[in-house]
Amino acid sequence: MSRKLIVATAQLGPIARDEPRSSTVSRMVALMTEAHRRGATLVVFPELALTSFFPRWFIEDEAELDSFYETEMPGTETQPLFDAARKLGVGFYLGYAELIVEGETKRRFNTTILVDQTGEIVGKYRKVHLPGHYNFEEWRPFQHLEKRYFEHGDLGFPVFETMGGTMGMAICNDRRWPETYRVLSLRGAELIMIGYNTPVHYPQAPEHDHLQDFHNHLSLQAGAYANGAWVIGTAKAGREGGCDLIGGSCIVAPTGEIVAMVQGLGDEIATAEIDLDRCKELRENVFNFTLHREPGDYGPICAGADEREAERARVTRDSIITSR
Ligand code: CDT
Repeated sequence: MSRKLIVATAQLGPIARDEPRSSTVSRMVALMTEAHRRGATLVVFPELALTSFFPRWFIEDEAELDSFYETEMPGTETQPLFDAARKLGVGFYLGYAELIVEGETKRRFNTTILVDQTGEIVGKYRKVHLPGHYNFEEWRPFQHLEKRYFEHGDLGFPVFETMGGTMGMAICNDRRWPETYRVLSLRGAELIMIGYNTPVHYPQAPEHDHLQDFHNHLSLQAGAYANGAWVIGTAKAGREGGCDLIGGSCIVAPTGEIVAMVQGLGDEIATAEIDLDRCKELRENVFNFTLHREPGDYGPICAGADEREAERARVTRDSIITSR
C-alpha cells in the first residue's frame, strides 16, 4: 500500500474580533475546496482558527470571554467543516478554544482535533506549553493571557493511527520545545501537525523581533530532522487586532528541508506530496532511537525543578572530585 499522501497547510489571514464564525468557517471551507482541487486529502488549519487570537486582550466580562470558546464540536457553526470533509474526502486539523463544564466548574483548554476523510473526529490534543502570563500587565503593547485563559493540557502527547499513518499534533509554543517532537516520535508519529499564532513583536526581548520567522522555521525544521518526521506548520497571519502575526506556513520533510511554503500573510494554501516511508531515512540511520539514544544520560530532562537542582549539585560535585 502506498504511503504517499498529498497534504496542505491552510494558512488563515487575520480574523476580526467581531467576525462571526460563519464567515471564518466559509473561508476555511474555501481553503479545503482549493486543497481538494490540488489533490490534498489532509489539511492543517492554525491554532485557535475559529476566532481572533483573543489572549491578546484582557477580557473581564465572562460572557464575552466564553463567546470565544466552543462548547460542542461539531457545533452548528462548525458543522460545515465536517460536511466538507465528508463531501470532499479531506481530513483536517482544527485548533480551537474548548470550554467544558464539569459540575459547577468551567474548564478551558487550547485544543486541536484531527478529523478524518469521513468527517469523524479521530484525535484530540490539548496544548501543554502555555506561554504568556496570568494577569493584566500594563507595560505590554498587547497581552498574552494564555496562562489565564487555558489550563495545562491533560492529554499528554498522544498519537493516532489514521489516514494511512501515525499522526501527532502540537500547538504553537509547543513547537519551540524539542521534547514535543521527541515524545511524539518515540510513540511513532510520522507526521506532526502544528498550528500557530505568533506575534512579530516579542515585548520581553524586542531585539528578537526580526528573528521571529527564522525561529519559527528553525524550530519546525530541527524538530522534523532530529526525529525523522514530516512536520506541517500553519499560521494565522497578518495584522489582526492591531498586532502583526508572522506567516511562513510550510511543510517540512524528515530531512529538515521545507518542501512547500505559502507566499503571503493572507488566506492561502501550500501543498506537497509526502511519503511517510521517508521517515525511515532518518529513523533507521542517524536517528535510530533503539540503537543510538542514551536515555540513561538524559535524567534532568524529565526531572522536576528540585530533582534537577539535586542532580546538578551531584554532577558538579562529582566532576570537581574527578578533576582533582
Ligand atoms: N500562541 C502562542 O503560543 N504564541 C507564542 C508567542 C510567543 S510567547 C509569548 C509562540 O510561541 O509563538
